[in-house]
Amino acid sequence: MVAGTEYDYAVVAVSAAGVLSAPGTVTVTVPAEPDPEPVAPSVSADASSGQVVLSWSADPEVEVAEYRISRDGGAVATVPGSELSWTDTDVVAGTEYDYAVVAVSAAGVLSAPGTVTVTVPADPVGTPVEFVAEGADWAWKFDNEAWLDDWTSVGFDDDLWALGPAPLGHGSSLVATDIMPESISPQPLSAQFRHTFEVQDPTTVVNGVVTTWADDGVVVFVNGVEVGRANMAPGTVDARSTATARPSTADAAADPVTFEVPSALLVEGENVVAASAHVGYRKSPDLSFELTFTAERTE
Ligand SMILES: [Ca+2]
Repeated sequence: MVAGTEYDYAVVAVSAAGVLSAPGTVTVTVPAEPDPEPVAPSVSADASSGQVVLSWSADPEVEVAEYRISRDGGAVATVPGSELSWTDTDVVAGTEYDYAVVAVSAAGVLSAPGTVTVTVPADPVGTPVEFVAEGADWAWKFDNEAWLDDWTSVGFDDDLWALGPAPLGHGSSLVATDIMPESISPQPLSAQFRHTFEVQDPTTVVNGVVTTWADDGVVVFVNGVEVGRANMAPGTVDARSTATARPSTADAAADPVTFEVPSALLVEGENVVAASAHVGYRKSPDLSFELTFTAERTE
């Protein structure tokens, strides 16, 4: 007996006297073997910003007519059997998805689902950019004069200020630039710092962060707008403002603070970070300032 084959049978009766009847006939077909089921696809997923790429292996024996793809239980795509990958571009950052791929044979037999779970990265991966590096050169001023109104703005002329690398300050071996090589009487209550830098395509800048350590207190401005302060009371700050705490330079250096910088503050071309550091009291033995400014590019 061969599966799928037709057979004709005939039965003839023979009497005791040896007389044969006419044959009674019947034709039957032995059922064919069931069509083979494709193996479940072995699915892998590669998630990146904005997409998930699924790929899977082909069944080595059973011809596959198409693959049916579902996500979180709902059909999302059907691809021809000749294709072994599919890209889902309709994904949300930070979201987990369950995918299933079912192979359908040319005879219409479905495989078990091949499944994979994947999480799309939480945030687009930006290219790091450093606008102000550690140890950058800063224009600085440390005296008892009143501040000029526009000293935090891009257009302010700091050509007559001194220049030196951060950390700047006095009274600590941690500073690279000593802003009080000789005693000043009375000892100033604050120091001013400015660093200009170039920005191209500011609209593609995201996640701007200023990281600073300073003692005793600090106020930071980007293009004339305050982005944050530490150890300083609220309100207008001037050259005579004092800090609300009195950390040592070493303690300040061990405990940096960060301030977000909205991208809208940045402009094409020249930009400036300005900062003032303030002591907690007139005879403070130390003062320091260091600042970096990092961000990411979206493209
Ligand atoms: Ca101090």
